[in-house]
Amino acid sequence: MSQEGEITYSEAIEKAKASIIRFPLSPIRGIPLMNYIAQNWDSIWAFRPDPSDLLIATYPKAGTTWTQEIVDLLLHNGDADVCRRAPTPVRSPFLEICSPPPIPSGLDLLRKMEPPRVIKTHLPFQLVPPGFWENKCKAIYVARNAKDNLVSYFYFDKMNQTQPEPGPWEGYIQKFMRGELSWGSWYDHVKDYWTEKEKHNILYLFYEDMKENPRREVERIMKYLDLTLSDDIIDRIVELTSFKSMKENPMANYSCVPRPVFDESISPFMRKGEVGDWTNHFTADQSKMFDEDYEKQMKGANIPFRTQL
Ligand code: PPS
Repeated sequence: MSQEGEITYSEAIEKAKASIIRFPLSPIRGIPLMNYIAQNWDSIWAFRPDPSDLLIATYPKAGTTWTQEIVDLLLHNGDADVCRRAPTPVRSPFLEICSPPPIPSGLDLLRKMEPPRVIKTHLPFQLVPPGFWENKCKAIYVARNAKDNLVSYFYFDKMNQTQPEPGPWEGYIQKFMRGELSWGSWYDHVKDYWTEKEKHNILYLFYEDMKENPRREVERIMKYLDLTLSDDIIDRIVELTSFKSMKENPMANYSCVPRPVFDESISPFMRKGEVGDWTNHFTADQSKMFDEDYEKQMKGANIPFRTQL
């Protein structure tokens, strides 16, 4: 999108503004997806990655952008200038996203890139195009505890004018618990990738671990990518991917998505970046009800989530 004569990502959104609406959801194999994605499902499912491509998979709001930035810096030896060559969704396309033209879809952007590419997805495991596993692509999955994930998604659905209206907080909790939000059930999402991680060599990370010890997690990603960077460069990557640095970085803070898509006067994309913000939103009764349901939905899963550090 940066080649001469081509419009930028932000300009494309500006041009498409009359077509921006809160798109309804439409199910694909039982998973509610933006109807634009559902309409283009066949080409998404048919996508054939190169074996050198890397997939970053998450439930929405689990730490995708953070991980994309870490990976880009690792792949470019910590070179901050190179990693400011374009905004996140252009450097690391969002596989299934489809928007009104001329906003490029994820597939449009991927077609213009040479492998190895870093590809973002929110698709649950069963909807990931099978080419990723057939070609033995590496994949990083990032999971975030349900309560903070839910809070972050609530604010995002308020500000992202292409997502369904979140409605009041109390009802939003119910929709999350019933798996009715875009990309479906958080519970199934985190469990299915957990079950599949050994079979497909998926690196399964936790947002809370990244907050607790970012250096340790950056090193884990580095090793998974078969890279060896100096201690100084790793330190630099940790600094460049802190919440504060990324919030100030126009190529990592989603300021490339202007109104009318992201209305940051409602809530910024880089909102708080904390573990435990859910305590500021759940009442004691809501927390109890959520925990009881959580026990049932996560029974036997044994995924070591932490809601506090
Ligand atoms: S998206 O739209 O699904 O791709 O969003 P995603 O990037 O997965 O998640 C956004 C939340 O991640 C927080 N974030 C960070 N936290 C800590 N450190 C860094 N560097 C960082 N970058 C993004 C972002 O603030 C969102 O969380 P909340 O809780 O809403 O602040």
